[in-house]
Amino acid sequence: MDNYLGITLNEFIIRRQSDFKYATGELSRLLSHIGVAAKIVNREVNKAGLVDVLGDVGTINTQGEAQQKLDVYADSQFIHALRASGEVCGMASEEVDDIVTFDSILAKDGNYIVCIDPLDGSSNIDVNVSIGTIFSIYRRVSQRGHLAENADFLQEGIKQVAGGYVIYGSSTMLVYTTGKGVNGFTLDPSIGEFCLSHANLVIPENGSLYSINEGYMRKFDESIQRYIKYVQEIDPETKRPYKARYIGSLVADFHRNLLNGGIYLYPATQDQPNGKLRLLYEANPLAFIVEQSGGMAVDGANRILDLKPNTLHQRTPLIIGSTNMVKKVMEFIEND
Ligand code: AHM
Ligand code: MG
Repeated sequence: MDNYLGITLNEFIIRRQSDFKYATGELSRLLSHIGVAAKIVNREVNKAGLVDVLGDVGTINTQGEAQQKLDVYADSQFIHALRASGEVCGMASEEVDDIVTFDSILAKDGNYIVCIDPLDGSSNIDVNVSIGTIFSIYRRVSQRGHLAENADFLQEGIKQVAGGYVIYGSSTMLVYTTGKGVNGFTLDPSIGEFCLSHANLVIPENGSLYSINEGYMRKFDESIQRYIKYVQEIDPETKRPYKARYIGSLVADFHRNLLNGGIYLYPATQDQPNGKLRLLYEANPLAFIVEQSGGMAVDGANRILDLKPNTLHQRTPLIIGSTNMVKKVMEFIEND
C-alpha cells in the first residue's frame, strides 16, 4: 500500500471500499463526512488565541466538567456533519447526556451510529497543547426506518466497524481503522486535504516510553505502584528506566506511543474505581486501533473490546500500547 502514499483520504476510502463487509459506499461516505468536520474543527483550533474561542462557556457537561468554547463548537460541528451525512441515525457524545437521534427520513434509514469525544484533552486548549477527536462507528442493531435506540450504542467494542482519531498537533492527522490495519493521514494545509502519510501503522512490540499521571501514585493499587517502580529501575538490557511522557491529552499520548512504542495507563484510583476515561468514545476506538496495529488494550483484567457497556458514559481503567509492555503490567496485576 506504500504506493498509495500521498493520496487523499477520500481517494483512499474509495479504493479501500471493497474491504468493507457491507460495501455499499455508506460507510465510505460517513468517513468522508467525519474528515470534513475534522477540517472545520481544525480551522477553529488553529485560530485559538486569535479569536474569542478560548476559555469555558460557564456550563458543565454530563461528566461534571467545565465545557470549553471549543468543546461546544467541535460537538456542534460533528453533530451537524453526521446529521447531514444521512448515513447515521444517531450519535453519542461526551458533551451530551443522552443519545442524539436524527429524525429525518434519510437519517432514520441510516445504518450507522457514531460515538464521539469531539474534543478530548480540552483542558490543554488554552495552553496550546495537542488535543484530539476520538470516534467510533457501529452498525445499528435497532430496526431501520426508526429512531436510534440506546441499544445501538451499548455494543461491545469488538463490534466496531471503524474507529479513529484526529490529532490537532504540530500537524493535524487523522488515523483510523476499519478492521484491516491502521492508516494515518496528515492534513496538507496548502490543499486542505488529508493525505496518506502513515500506511499500515504497526506499533512496536516493545517500547521504552510510559505515560501515566504519576501525581496519583499513592492513589493507585499496589500492583500499579510496583509497576511504576519497576519501569524506573536501572536495567540496560530492558532499556530501563523507561522515559516518562505524559501530556494529559489521551490522543497525543496514545499517538506518540503508537509510533514509537510505549504504554499509556489510566488505572483505577482510590477515588475513581473505574478510572477516568470513557469506554464508548475514548477506550474502545483506541483499543480497536491498537489491536489492529498489533498492540493490546485491557482494563486490568479484561480485553477492552470485550467489555459490554451498560451506560453511555461508562468509565473504564485503560492500559494500552505495545503488547509486551501491556503484558508486563498484567503480570504485576496478576501477581498482586
Ligand atoms: P476530557 O475528556 O475531559 O478531556 O478528559 C480526558 C483526558 C485525557 O485526554 C487525558 O489522558 C486525561 O483526561 C488526563 O487526566 P488527568 O488530568 O487526570 O491525568
Ligand atoms: Mg475526553
